[in-house]
Amino acid sequence: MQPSTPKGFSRRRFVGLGLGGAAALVGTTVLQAAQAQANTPTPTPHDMGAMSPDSEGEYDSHTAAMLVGAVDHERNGFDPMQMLVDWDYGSQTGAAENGSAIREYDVSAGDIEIEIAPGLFFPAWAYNARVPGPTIRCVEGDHLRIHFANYGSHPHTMHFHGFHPAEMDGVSGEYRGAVNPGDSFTYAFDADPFGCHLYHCHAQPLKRHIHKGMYGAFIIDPLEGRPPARELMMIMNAFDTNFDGGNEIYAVNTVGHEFMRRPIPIKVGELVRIYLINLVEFDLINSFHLHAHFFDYYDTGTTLQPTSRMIDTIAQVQGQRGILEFRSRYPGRYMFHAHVSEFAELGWMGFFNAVRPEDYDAALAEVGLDEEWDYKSTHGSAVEQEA
Ligand SMILES: [Cu+2]
Repeated sequence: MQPSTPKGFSRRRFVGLGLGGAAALVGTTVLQAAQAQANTPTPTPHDMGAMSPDSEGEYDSHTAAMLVGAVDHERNGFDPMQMLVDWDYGSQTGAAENGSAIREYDVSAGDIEIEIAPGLFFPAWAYNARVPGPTIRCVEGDHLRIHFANYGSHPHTMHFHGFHPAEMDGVSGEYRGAVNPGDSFTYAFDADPFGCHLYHCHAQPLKRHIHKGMYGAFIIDPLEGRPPARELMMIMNAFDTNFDGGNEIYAVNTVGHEFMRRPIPIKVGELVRIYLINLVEFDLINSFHLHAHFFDYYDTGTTLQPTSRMIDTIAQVQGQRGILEFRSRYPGRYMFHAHVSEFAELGWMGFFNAVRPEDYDAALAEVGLDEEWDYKSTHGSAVEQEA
């Protein structure tokens, strides 16, 4: 069956069959990119001066090591800051006999070029023209129908983590197998168990399909929901820009050092919940370290009680994920980054900006956000969206 409309791919950004690949390859290292940027007067979108001169030395030194310039999110068609709170609930198209919602999602695969660091482009394979793909969110027990259409140049699949019948496992060579270019398939299964999950392409060679950008978050909320919180989705990812089997850029939500330039606004005292997923290829382990805070951790998010309490660093192997919860005691900028220092220097480093509630609007405005972002961040649960 020929799919009709590619979701998220505009004519301008879509790299059609036979056009992609080699022409879009950029073999530059991040260092070269940074040097090239340093030689070019590149305007920065935010006033770095307001952020750094009076800060402690650590911030200044990290700023000096940062990628220079800014990524054009409009050209990319996605913004890492918006991806933190951009939940895709699909469409509720009815209810099953047991009262659970039927949710339908449209996902397209395609080839696009994305900017992963200032001036550094990567020929990605993407779901819905974004890396990571849409954050699919639903409630435990929902009946899911994911209509997948492949507009890309290679066969792809969607492999979901969670319980489902073997025919819905989305692995090439098994059952339905890979969906060829121009073809489509509907994955149908019930959302189970609740937790912080993921999906990714499972076509061969697997490593290539994943590192090219074919993955996304799959969040199943427990029936009773979780306590109200500011919720953020972070996928730790990385890019091998010169195809040497190692990564040149590391990030959360694709763009290196984005949250250094634009600290994530949170309120002192509020509960912050992070859905954290590691999809870095080539490197065996990744980690998340938060300065000046301790968090509770729910491994895989499949329990309502923390599996670790009062920790400030968590390690994840490929495909591992979990939920972090913490509260800020004091206003200020707090760094979060991989505790693998190399990853941090190559882009996987950011800031939370904890402010008092009365200063929150200003903190939002400082990084180009508005109350809509605040609302999505604090009303993310799919339980609230059930009709
Ligand atoms: Cu694929």
